[in-house]
Amino acid sequence: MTHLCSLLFGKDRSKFAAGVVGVIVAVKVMRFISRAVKQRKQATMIANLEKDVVHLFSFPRWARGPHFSTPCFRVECFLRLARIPYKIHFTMDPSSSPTERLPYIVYNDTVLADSEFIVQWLIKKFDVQANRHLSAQEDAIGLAARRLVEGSLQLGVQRMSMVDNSNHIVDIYRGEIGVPRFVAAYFVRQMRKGYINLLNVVGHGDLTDEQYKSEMLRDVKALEALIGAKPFLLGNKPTTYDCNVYACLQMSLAYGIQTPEFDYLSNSTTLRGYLERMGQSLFPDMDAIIARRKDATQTFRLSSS
Ligand SMILES: N[C@@H](CCC(=O)N[C@@H](CS)C(=O)NCC(=O)O)C(=O)O
Repeated sequence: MTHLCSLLFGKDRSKFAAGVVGVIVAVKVMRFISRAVKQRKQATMIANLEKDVVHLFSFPRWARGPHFSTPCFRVECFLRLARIPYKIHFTMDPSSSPTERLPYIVYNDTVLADSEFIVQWLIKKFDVQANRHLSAQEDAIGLAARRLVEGSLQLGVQRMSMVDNSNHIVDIYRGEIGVPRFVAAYFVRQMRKGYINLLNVVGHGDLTDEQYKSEMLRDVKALEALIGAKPFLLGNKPTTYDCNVYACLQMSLAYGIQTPEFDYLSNSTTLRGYLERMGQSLFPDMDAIIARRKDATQTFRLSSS
């Protein structure tokens, strides 16, 4: 039998090198072919979608609300706020998205990812008026609230749920997906690592437990003050900024984690009332859509009331 040393250093080394190159080339060719096949399938799927309807590709629904992914939630809230007809396609595979993340939308020939850019594109495309009545100052408050919920508040919520209470998340995922606990634990462990990396990269990991919890409470109280006695963030009717705030708050409470910070949120009369009004306004059919959460798609043509 040829010894490894002779393969690496002896007269057989050119044969060995050719073999290694052959394997590498074969693997690359296989990858290229499988990517090409996937892209072709994807292009066919997109070409076959019904025209003049927004197709939203999202993670599936869960029992605790319309979404377990905040960005997917925001986009669906917006479509409902703007009364744009849409069909939602549930998938666990983000690889077909242009950014390899969900959500993404398809509208005729346009394929677009990232919740914020999707909303901006839809506002232009459908001439959505939801924010038209806002003054420059109100618009700035809306943007600040959006940055607050999608910035520090979301990081605090992710740390408190996915990092500090990951065992609770394992139990939830086990129930939702119906897999053995060790499988759910494996996925949550991978996600936890990802969140820890993210929190460290953005500097949130530098905060002590005490500091991040007090910052989180500050964010929640700031939101309470911004909403105040108004029915919605900026007045009597919801704007696109309410979609961002509502998705973040609903998701934060959906995990049912009991900490002083989450308890403050769930006991706040202002925020509870706000969540109820947003739910009634955008998801009056919440129970029905959750009950049908195993459907592969759901189509909505909401009346313009
Ligand atoms: N900035 C993006 C973020 C989208 C995003 O992070 N999506 C996550 C789910 S919440 C995702 O698709 N993760 C799948 C993965 O990373 O493999 C947006 O707002 O749409």
